[in-house]
Amino acid sequence: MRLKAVRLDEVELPLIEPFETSFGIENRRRFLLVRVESWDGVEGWGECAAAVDPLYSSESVATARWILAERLIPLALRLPAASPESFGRAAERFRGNRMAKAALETALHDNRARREGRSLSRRLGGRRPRVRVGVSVGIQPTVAKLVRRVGRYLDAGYERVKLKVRPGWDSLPVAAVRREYPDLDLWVDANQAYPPSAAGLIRAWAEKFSVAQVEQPFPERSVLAHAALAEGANFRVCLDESVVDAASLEDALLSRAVTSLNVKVARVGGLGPGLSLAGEAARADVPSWVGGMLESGVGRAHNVALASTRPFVLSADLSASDRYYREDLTDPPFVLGRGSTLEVPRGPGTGVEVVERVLRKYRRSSRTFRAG
Ligand code: OSB
Ligand code: MG
Repeated sequence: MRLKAVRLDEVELPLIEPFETSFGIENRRRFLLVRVESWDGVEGWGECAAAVDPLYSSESVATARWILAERLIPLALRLPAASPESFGRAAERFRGNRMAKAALETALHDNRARREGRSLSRRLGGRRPRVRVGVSVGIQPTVAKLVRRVGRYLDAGYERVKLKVRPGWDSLPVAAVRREYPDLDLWVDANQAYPPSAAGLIRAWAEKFSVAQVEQPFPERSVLAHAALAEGANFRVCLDESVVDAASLEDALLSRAVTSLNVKVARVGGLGPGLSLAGEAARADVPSWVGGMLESGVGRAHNVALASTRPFVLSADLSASDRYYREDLTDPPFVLGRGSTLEVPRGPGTGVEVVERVLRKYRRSSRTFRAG
């Protein structure tokens, strides 16, 4: 079915607490939301995870707004049959800009599943009623604060913790958390902060403190450095930023640089690409898991649907709504259930509804594009 209109909103949601990584600190998230409407009046929502500054990857709110408004939305409005697949193929000629593409691709998935009256999870082939999740914990002002923070998440029911690390915030905080919680499933994520020459040091503290997984220690293009770290390691080497498409995944698999794959809907350009990358990894016996970008309920719902499908076997970086936002954009909120899980919504589409009152409260701008 053709699209009737696409709305592009810019939203700013305050985070409950600042989130600090090796690349910077975020106190609030400013992001774009895409609302598609097909000719039968059915809607579909997608979120663009790009931040104000291009710190995690080269995309930003401004670049995403430009390519969405000037290229991708007009392209989607011209499609005679607008599906996530037809959009994805048509958008291929524009290089990169995957977070912007993912916003529209996911909105089209939501729209199609709603029109069919099916849950997005089922539409993607998902079978799990609940998905296992963990919590990603930012860099804290002190080690003592970090240990208390981790303790509160464990009290809340999270059974897996990922610590953000960087040079100068690694062996000491990791040692302290391990000492306090000897059985914790503990992961770390460096967001490319180390030079390849740091491999020996990373290996030493990761093995000493039984870190289960080290995520993206080296720069995006340093595939062979990740392979060298993975060789003989007793922890998994996870790639996030390095894997953006089928070719980068193939290089990583062939060079054995990846023993765990973080699949972010935003980073890879949507749910379709995410599913196929995870399938490819599974064929090479590499486990996948769904990563997050502090999404609001809109993006989180897409991530949960993806995590409900077969190739996603490790716990996802998807926490309950109240880990991120006091007031989320969608209803019902995601709440942490037994065994460190989130329930997969069963209603049509993502199974969550955008609350217009909350959206209007946090919206900074809105622009509607109509089919010609
Ligand atoms: O590298 O996984 C990352 C958030 C922003 C940018 C990059 C990353 C993250 C997270 C957050 O770790 C995970 C979440 O959404 O809970
Ligand atoms: Mg990461």
